[in-house]
Amino acid sequence: MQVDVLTLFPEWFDWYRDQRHVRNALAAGHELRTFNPRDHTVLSGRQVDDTPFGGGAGMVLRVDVMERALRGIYGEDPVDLRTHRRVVALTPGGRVLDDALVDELAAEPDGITLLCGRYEGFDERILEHFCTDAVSIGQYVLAGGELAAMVVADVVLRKLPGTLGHEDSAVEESFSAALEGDPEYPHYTRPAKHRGWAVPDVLLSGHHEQIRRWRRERSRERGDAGLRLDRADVAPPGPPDPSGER
Ligand code: 6GU
Repeated sequence: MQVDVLTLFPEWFDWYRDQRHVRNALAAGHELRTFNPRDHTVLSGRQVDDTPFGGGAGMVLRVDVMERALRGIYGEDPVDLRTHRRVVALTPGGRVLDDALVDELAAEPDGITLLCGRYEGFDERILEHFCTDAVSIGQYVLAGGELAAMVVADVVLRKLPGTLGHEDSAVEESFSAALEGDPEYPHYTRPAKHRGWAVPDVLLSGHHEQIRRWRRERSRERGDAGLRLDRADVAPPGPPDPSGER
C-alpha cells in the first residue's frame, strides 16, 4: 500500500514516519510519501493559493496548481487518475471517517492519495474533478488537513499486515466487524488486585468460553451505553480555577 500525501508542510510527517509502527509498515513494503504542491507551481513566489472569487476571508488552493502537482507525481491527467485510485481531499465538510471507510481505503490495491487543505480550503473544482472522496475526521475545524491526513494514514497503515506487533491486534478491536461494530471490552493485567480493585474473577478462571462470552457482553454494553466515566464521585468539569493551578 502506498499512502501519498500532498501537503504544504511535508516536514510535519517526518516525526510521524519515524514512529515504530510506521517504520514497521515501511519495512514490510508499504510506502508513505509526501509531496509539496509548491514544488510544482509555476506561479511567481511559489504561489499555490489565491483570494476567493466573490470576496471573503482567507485563501483558496488553486485548481491549476493541484493539477500540475498531481500530473507531475503520477504522470497522467488527474481526471483519469481518480478512475483507478482513491484521491481523498481532507476537508471538515467531508464524510466523517469511521472504521468502514478505513477498511475501504486499506483495501485499495495500489494506494491512496491524501490532499491536505489549508487556509479556506480547496477550489471546489479540485474536489469535483480530481477527488474520489472528501473526508473529515470529526465535527470541528483544524488549522489544516495535515493532522487529519496523519490520522487517515495511521488508521489505514495499522490495518495492514506487518504494521502491528501482533497480527490479531487489528482484528478484534473497537468498531471492528469481529465485535459487530461495538467498542472493545475492558482489559486487565497484573497486579490482580491494586488498592482493593480486583480484576473480574472470570478473567482469572482459565475458562476460555466464559471469558469470550464475558468480553462479548461487556463490549455490547459499551456499544449500547457508551463508555462513560462521568461518575458522581468524580469532579465535573467546572470553570477554570483563577489561581491557574486547577
Ligand atoms: Cl479533514 N480538515 C480540517 N481543516 N479540519 C478538520 C478536518 C479536516 N476534519 C475535522 N476537522
